[in-house]
Formats: sequence, structure tokens, C-alpha cells
Amino acid sequence: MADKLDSIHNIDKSIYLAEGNARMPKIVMAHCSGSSAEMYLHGAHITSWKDSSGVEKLFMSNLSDFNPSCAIRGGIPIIFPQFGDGALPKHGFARNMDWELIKTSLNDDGVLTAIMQLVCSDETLRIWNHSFAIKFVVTLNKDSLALKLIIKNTGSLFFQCQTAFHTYFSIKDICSISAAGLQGSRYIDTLRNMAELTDEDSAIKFTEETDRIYLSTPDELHILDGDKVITNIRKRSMPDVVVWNPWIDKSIRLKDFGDNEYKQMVCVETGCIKSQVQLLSNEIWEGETILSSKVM
Ligand code: TA6
Repeated sequence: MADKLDSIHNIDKSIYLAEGNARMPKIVMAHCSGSSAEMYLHGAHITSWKDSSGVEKLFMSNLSDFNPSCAIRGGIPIIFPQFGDGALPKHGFARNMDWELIKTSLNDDGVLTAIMQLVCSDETLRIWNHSFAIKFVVTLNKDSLALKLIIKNTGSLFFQCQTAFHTYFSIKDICSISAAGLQGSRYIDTLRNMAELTDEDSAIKFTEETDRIYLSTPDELHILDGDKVITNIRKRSMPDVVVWNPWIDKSIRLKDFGDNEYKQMVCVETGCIKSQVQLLSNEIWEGETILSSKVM
């Protein structure tokens, strides 16, 4: 499969298909500045984003499985059509399905784009009886990675869904990390019986398991190490933000996650969770998150 796709979409040394872990096909994007990204066809799952200085910005668990039956642990899982637990498999099925690479491009400024697609099938209709088509547009530039989801209702009936980028950021030490930009936002604390609270702090710091769904949030957030911004997050039409660190006990319970790996990661996830995507027949929703390693 990789060979066939390679001949269609390969852009010499800039975007090409390679064999990843467990011989699963992945797309490699190599920007002329030295930045790069890698994305598996399985789940259209980005597992690496390095900025132009070669710093790996995403966390990947050393214990992640690479097999068709489960999600990759780390990187940027795509959550659709359900966030969290519910009637469907947890976090939906998009992260467990093989997507199709439908387009690649390199523009005159050296910006690289890869477009992946997931269309409803008998398998998805058995799980979630709605017709849809999703495009995932990944754009790599010198020090930014833009992620865009375009969801179309291809059926005749209305549907609503949840969707998010469940992004795992690589950090040196969770104890010196904070997430800023959510002060004053309401959030649901999933660890305190789904209580809805207001965050009064100027930044979220981590001293215990943290699992909060922030609602209708500002469109610019920062991850800081000490007082230095290490990653800037800008978003459009993705009002909700989940901030998660499993801390000690949950890390031990996760079989594909090292007991001490909570120290090297933080999830800041952008999406539509409480504010669901609502689409009439043939309507389209589009949402975008832009990660950058320099404050824009
Ligand atoms: O986004 C936070 C969360 O919902 C946590 O509750 C935790 O379960 C995490 O997602 C990982 O979920 P997963 O199904 O990938 O193990």
C-alpha cells in the first residue's frame, strides 16, 4: 500500500511515505528549514512534530502500541465523533481507523500540506449510524504546525458530534510547566464529580492528576516552562479545551504508558466537546488549531 500511495503523492524528499513502527505506513514531511512532522495513516495520527531547531514538540509513550486494533499513545489523536466515555468506544473511532492520503503539496514559500480523509463505511455506520466525510489538513511551516478538520454531513439527516485534537506535548518536567490563557474560563472538573467551576488562576499548574474540560475559551493559549513560553496554541471554531495530566496513579493504570511518563507530558486538547458540532444534511463544519514553537 505504501508503494502505491508513494507514487501518487510523493514530493521528492519533502513529503513521502515511509514504513513506521510495526511496518505501519506513515507520511514524513520535511520542511526546508529543518522542521518536520510524521503522521501514520492509522488514525491520521501525528506522532512527531519538530520545529526548525529540531526540538521534538510532541510526546510519544515508549509503551505505545502500534497495531490496527488500538490508538497510538501520544502525539495528536483525532477524537471523533465522541469525546470521552459514552455510547460509542471511548473517544470515538476516528483514531482507530485507517485514513486515506488524498493530496500533498509544496508551495513556493516551502510550506508543506498533506490532506487525509476518512469517509463513513459499513464499519463506521454499524458504530455510529450517520454518514460523514472528514478531511484533515496538516500544514507544516518553519515553526508552526496547522491542524484543520473539515467535517461534512453527507447524509440526509441532522447529526451532532464531538471532535478534538487530543494533543500530547513533550515537556522536560511537569512540575515547572503551566498552561496560560484560561483564567476566568468555566471548566468541568472530571475528577470532582463533573463539578462546573471557574478558573481564577493566571495559569494552570500541575501537582496532581488533572482532567478539566474548559468551556468557550479564548482562542490563544500558551504552554510555559517556568516563565518561558515553549508552545503557542491558536484556534478557530474549537471553543473547548481539555487540560490533562494522569499523574502517578492513573499512569500506573494505563498499560501503554510508562509509570513515570506523566513527568514528561501534558495534554492541552482543543475541540468541540460541550459545544458540539451540529450539521444538517450537506452542511460543513471547519475547525483549526495552529501550534507554534515561537510566540506569534
Ligand atoms: O482527554 C483526557 C481524557 O479524557 C482522560 O480522561 C484520559 O482518559 C485521556 O483522555 C486518555 O484517554 P485514552 O482513551 O486515550 O486512554
